[in-house]
Amino acid sequence: MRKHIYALGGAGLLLSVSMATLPAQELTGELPDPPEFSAQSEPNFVSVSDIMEYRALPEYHEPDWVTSKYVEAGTLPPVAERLPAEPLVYKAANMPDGIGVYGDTMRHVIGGRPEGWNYIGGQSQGWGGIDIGLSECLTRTGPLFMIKADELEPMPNLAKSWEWSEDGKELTMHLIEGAKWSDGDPFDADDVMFYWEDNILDQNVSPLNGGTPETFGEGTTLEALDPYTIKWTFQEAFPTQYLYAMAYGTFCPGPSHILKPEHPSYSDNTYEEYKNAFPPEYLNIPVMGAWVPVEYRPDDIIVMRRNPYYWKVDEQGNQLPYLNEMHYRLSTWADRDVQAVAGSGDFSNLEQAESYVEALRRSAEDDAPARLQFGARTIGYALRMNLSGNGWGEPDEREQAVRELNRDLDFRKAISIAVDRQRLGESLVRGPFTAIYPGGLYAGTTYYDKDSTVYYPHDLEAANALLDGMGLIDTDGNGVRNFPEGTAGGADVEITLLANTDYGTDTNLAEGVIAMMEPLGLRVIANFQQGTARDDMAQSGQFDWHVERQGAEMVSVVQGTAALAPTGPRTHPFHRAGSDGTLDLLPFEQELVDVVNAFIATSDNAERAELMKQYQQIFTENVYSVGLTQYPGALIINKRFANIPAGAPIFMFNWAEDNIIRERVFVPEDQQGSYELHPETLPGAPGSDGPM
Ligand code: BQZ
Repeated sequence: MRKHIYALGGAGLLLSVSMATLPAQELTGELPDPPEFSAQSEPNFVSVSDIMEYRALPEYHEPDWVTSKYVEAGTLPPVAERLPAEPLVYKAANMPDGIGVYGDTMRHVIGGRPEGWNYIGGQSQGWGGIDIGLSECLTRTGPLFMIKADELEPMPNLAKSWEWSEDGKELTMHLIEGAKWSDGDPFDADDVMFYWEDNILDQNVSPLNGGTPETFGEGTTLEALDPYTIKWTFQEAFPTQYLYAMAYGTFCPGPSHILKPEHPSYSDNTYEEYKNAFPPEYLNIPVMGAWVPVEYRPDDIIVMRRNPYYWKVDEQGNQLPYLNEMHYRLSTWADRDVQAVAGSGDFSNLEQAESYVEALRRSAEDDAPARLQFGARTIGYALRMNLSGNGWGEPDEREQAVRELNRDLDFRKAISIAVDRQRLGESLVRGPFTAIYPGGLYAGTTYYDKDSTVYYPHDLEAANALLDGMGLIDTDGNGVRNFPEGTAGGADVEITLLANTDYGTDTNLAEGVIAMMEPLGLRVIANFQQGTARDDMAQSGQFDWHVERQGAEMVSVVQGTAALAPTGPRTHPFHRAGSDGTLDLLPFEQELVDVVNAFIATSDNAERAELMKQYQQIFTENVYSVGLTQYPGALIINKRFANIPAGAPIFMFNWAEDNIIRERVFVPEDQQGSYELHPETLPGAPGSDGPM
């Protein structure tokens, strides 16, 4: 058996490895159980009907100043005329602190920056709850963490009810009737169909959060039967799964009366001009959400004021939201933690493990201004490799050569077993937080099955043996392996690693991976980008490797299901169609696609559990992505806020900005701060542009 001796420069490491590829079974091992860490509080599990209903109430109310300054002045119709015939009613019994009072502000701090208000055209508003608050969607899933497991189904929202045809292939949805955009324009099926036809079906538009036709099933059609009735037609029978895709992220219609005139199908605009038609400076963009943007100061703040046409009320007929104003201080994600703990901000999803110890210390003090509450381990990071071999992201010769390596199981195994996950987790924070994460579905979540999870423990020698077996030899003795002759000119194996500089955790983990690749003789080069640029490069396939925090699909499976496998040309995070529109799936990927499609096509829970065991087995055995670490998040909320649901996770079906149902949150009168920057004003009031 030939042996190869490496003198690796820098590390001065002498490695003697065998040429043979070690048999697969010698590479797997027992996955350590995550350290004991329990969420600090559990939700009170209820039915959707315990939370909300749609019905007409005998009377409606609004803040006194709205009546006196706007309705009585004749610039705003009476509140009863601004509400739908049957508004969405939140039930007091499900409100932890009951019926609220009007006033005050929630001061968010965010790390993103707004590109503009055309969410469905593909623009980000900076994340951190802005788009979640603006974009009301057909269904809603954030609050599902409090729904009884055997009744789990997306909540009604803009779609107030729906029924399936006998054969389960048609879904008729009834939209809320008489709801209005924040500028008074009626919400109806025109808005839904504009989103569907001109933003989902139009391949030239990439809506934010990635809705594509396949998100709702291959061959699915949607039509409007009348202004308040739409009908879906599916290939599968009873694909209830798609009700989750009709929630936040992928089916949140925009104001067609404003957007449609700018769309290239109805104007001389280019698609880029359509996407950018509403820059952040354009205020009072009509929204269905509870608050409307009224002020934007670059790199400083976005201020929002209550939407006078918001279509949700409490059981006493008080039009929501209770909070008059919403702030989004434009800072960094790490500063969000600091300000929430210090009390100069009101909210944070504590998700960067490096901040945990300080946040815990400060929050434990008697005079701490904020409550800190840990949930389950639903934050997870993976190293994802670009698996397209047919041109997604227009690779050059070196990039193509790296993709070919990525598509080789021995290569992915070598990378996986070269990563010391224990050390990586501890590099973020010591203590019972981080757990070794092999990839795939997260331990501790509904569909996770440990026996179906294949784990390749850290083993540097075996990793080198695998790369030797692939013929990646350091032919010029500079300590970096070379591509075989005839591939990328036999050059050094150089791999770029994309990561998001908005988060210290992302770049810390990426730097850990880079360091751990050095003893393997691989030169991994940091390609660290600011959030929006990172999002764009990830979406367009311009990366070799990507260290990324994963989405809801790895937590709940039912949310973001389309992202579990390349079920369509643009649905998967690291394998999308090449320039010829085709997906060059590896055999195991096709198996994953078949399993995910079978999961979507069945509503039998036992069958679904079995399918997800298959998914986990195929995913982890083939190292679909290299799991890195998994840990819990914590919700930090200023103590003056009431109606925060017990056990609200920072991330499960959605982020906490959705989960806590902010439109029901209030501050008791005697605890209200004087944080409002535009007290007693409504969007469009003097001093802010746009209609009113
Ligand atoms: C939460 C979230 C609300 C996006 C974003 C950001 C983008 C991703 C992701 C999180 C931020 C916060 O996450 O980190 O705690 O407030 O906004 O939308 O990471 O870069 O593209 O998927 O949700």
